Amino acid sequence: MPKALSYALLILAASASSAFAHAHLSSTVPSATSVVAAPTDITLKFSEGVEIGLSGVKVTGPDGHAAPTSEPSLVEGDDTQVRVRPSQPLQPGTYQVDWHVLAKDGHPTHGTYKFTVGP
Ligand SMILES: [Cu+2]
Repeated sequence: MPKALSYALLILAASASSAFAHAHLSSTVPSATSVVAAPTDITLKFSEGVEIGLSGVKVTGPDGHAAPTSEPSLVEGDDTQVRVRPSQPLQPGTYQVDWHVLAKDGHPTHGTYKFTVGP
């Protein structure tokens, strides 16, 4: 195979694999398993851009009921960061965050983590 052609195929293979990189959760604020003061924002940072209209974040409180929050929105100018705001101050206890997003490449991912609001 000519060198130029094999090089072109290599680039094609590399770009194809990055096109199939799903949106994985990179980090969160508050971070998973942390103990924090009641947060005004809950922010999830993903490895890829997401379609906010097809993404969701559910926060479940220590009493097992959903904690009311804003609709998820993108942090200004960054389609990799999704934010919800609790509608009222979170009481002390452990909260579970269940998220699902649709990456810009059309692949859905989901996951869950917890953080704790200290007394
Ligand atoms: Cu993907």
